[in-house]
Amino acid sequence: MTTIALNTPDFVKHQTIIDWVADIAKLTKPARIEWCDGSQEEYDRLIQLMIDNGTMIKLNQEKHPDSYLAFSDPSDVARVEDRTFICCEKEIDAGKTNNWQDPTKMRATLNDKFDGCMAGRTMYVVPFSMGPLGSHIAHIGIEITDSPYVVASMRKMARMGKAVYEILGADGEFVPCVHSVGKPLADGEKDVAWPCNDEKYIVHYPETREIWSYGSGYGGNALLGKKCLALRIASVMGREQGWLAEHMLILGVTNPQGKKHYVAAAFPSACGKTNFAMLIPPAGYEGWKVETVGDDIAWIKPSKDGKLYAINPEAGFFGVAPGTNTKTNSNCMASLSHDVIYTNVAVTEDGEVWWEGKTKEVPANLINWKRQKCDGSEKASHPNARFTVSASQCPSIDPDWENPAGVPISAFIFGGRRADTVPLISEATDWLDGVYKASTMGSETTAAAVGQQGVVRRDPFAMLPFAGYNMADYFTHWLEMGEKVGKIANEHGNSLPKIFNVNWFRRDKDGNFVWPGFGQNMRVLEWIINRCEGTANAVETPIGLVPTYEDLNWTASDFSKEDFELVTYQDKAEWEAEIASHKELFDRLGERMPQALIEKQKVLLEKIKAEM
Ligand code: SAT
Ligand code: MN
Repeated sequence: MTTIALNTPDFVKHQTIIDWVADIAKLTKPARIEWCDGSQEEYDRLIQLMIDNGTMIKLNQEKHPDSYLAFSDPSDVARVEDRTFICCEKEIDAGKTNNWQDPTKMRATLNDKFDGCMAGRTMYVVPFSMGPLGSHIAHIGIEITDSPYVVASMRKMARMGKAVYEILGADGEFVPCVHSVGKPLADGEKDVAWPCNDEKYIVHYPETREIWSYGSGYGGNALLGKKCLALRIASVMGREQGWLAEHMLILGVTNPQGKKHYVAAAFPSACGKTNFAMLIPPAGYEGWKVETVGDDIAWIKPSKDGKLYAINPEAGFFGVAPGTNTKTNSNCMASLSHDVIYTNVAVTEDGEVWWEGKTKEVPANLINWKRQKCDGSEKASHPNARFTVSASQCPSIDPDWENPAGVPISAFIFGGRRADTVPLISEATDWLDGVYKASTMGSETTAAAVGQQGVVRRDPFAMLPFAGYNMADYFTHWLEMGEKVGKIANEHGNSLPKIFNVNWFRRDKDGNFVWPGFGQNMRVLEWIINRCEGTANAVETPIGLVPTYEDLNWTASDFSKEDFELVTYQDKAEWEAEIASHKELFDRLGERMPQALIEKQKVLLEKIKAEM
């Protein structure tokens, strides 16, 4: 067997990385190795390669300058939660909500799978920083991949390039990430447009902080800096080191008096995080400003005076295209004006992208995401079709979005997609109540993950698919952070962020959404900010503090008191069923469930029984 040349470039001086790359090459047996430098020339070359291979097409360059559209294999369109594994030594440390496998066994399985899996392909070595380069909150990863689509996407989604090696120096710390589409090519075999494998493995070793991904080229399965590193591995690091890695957007709100607050909000995938992060205040909110720090992930660390500072570890948006238009999210549409990689949207004859909800009219002669002529019988774009774009292109990007120190958080917001039960907005009475609300969150499933859609499942903190360790321990970590940071905050005259629960998705008897959402969410956001400022009213109910109709600002709105009743009423029977479902979750999570939350549940149920 011939060993292939490593061709290590001058800019890599880190022997552990060089040895590791050599080991992976020995195992996966690629045809060649390419050390990526993150340059424009490299990006352009890989894009051209993918156009030549049929992975993507060049879009109409007048309408979409420097933008491209990739079509995935129809079987490789979303995260695969049942193929996602947490492999720590003890099963209990992964907990009931994660797929656990013995790390030794998994290593043997993966050794088999990865043996020769890159044959005939180029192995790319991709250096990236999650978080501003050199920030004390940032972490570095190296992703080895045989997918040029991953390399091009990583350049938008993370700080990718050779500057990362300067920060690493000769022995800096990094998270090793190995990715293969799992489709080796025999000598002379012609490649397919979107190589992948029916068998998929998305594997995390939290103890050694390694990520191995096999068989998928798509999104969170393959761009390993995102869910795998920035959430699953980072959540483990955060627990050990006293910080939080969360599935949250971060936005800044400035009121007409110039006072600014930052909030972080957790919603499950495909529940409107990108839209909320880029909210444009509606008519009647002149003088208000909303700015975007991040749309998906927040790393949050306490300061010495007990404030919580957040950074967005990502550098781009990997957002859901369907439903996005100039009315629902014009900041996002403006971000997409150039340099975008689209995946699985539809395209017109003259090379313009289209997706459901982009315009009212469906353009004639569309090619759908399966590269077939549209005949109207199926959706033109996949419901989880995505755009990949640099955050710097967003008109509402916050001036401090790359501040290595992060931004101070005033409030946490948790929200699921619920047709009933959960009111538009409620405020937790204290940190424990907030942690209870977040840990019992439920949401209807979406197209962001493979599986049945529209069924309510418990999604604690919107982290169900992303916590890299036992969910009950994760609750404990939140409670302990509250205690520790709260104490320090008190000593310095500061306080912990307030915690809120929202639901934009309540429906009426006919199944129609009652709350208009999007820009109108500003009314709820204003109340939240004013609660933080201590200037807004709330009334106490069994499930938390809520505003009355009069407590919200309805300037230039025709949303009536009756409409408000429909999005805010609390129904005793629904809430009794809800608490029963919370109890089921707590029971399932097992013996490590924090007692404080179990007690909280009992008190809550009694309150509902007595007062609702
Ligand atoms: O595919 S991703 O995990 O990146 C998108 C999502 O589910 O939020
Ligand atoms: Mn997400």
